[in-house]
Amino acid sequence: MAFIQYESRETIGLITINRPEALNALSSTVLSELNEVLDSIDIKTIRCVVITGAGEKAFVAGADVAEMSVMTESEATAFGGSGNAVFRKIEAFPIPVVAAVNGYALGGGNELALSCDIRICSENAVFGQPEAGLGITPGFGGTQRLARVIGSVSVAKELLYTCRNVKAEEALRIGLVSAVYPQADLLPQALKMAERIAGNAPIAIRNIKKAVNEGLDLPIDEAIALEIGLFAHCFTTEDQKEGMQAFLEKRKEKSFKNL
Ligand code: CO8
Repeated sequence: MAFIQYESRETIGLITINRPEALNALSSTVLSELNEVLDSIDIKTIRCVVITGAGEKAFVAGADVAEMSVMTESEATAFGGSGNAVFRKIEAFPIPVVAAVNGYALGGGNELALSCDIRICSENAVFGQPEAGLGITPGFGGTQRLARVIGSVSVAKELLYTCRNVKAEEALRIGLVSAVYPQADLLPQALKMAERIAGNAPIAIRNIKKAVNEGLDLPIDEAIALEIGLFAHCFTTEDQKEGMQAFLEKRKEKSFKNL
């Protein structure tokens, strides 16, 4: 692949958007390669995915403005559709996806981060939705996910209307990211978090992701029923027996088999 690197490190999959000459901007080729790499991940072995950008300047500086500048309405519909399909795939991906935001996350870059389960960033990270200044709306889910992630429609609208950039510390304060690290520590910290996630029972983690994601769109009684079903399902797994047996035996080491 020309613009996406993929590396599996035991139970962790590391995706790097690798187009540093254009600050990792998302062209249609980048999006289709990202889609392809996601489809190739084997969730029998991989338990958590980390997405980052190549270089020290940008996570992703947005959708490719040069490519978009000459699009017709129907081409924009197709481009928006393909980007949204990939981002929705990340959001609904069976295993957790952590965004390690290592610099600019603008427009489609912020939207990519928003489609991940968890965001952490480097001190030089800059987030924003500059679309209105380019004469467009966000098109990869920003009008929907920003408010849902930060839990404030008002702050989301302020950022979307003003196109103001948000630095790392503010991103932490408004709940856009969970943690901020010096640039050199970001990827090790992201991998450490991914390993910690991967050390827990994988089927339980997948059920938790499903319960949180799908439950948020349901009335509370239906959401609780969804949780009960997914909780009960864990009792059909070997890993539930292993996890509880380890507790009863006061054993720290657990061997979750993803079964
Ligand atoms: N698209 C294409 N190329 C880009 C992009 C981009 N989003 N961002 C940076 N580049 C390129 C630059 O053109 C430049 O290329 P070259 O060296 O050939 O001139 C190279 O990357 C380096 O960039 P700069 O020289 O601009 O670097 P600076 O350090 O001066 O500035 C910035 C860094 C501030 C990040 C600046 O590059 C910038 O403002 N980039 C654009 C940010 C932006 O507006 N992003 C949002 C785009 S819109 C969007 O993402 C919509 C998503 C939904 C689309 C749905 C469609 C239906």
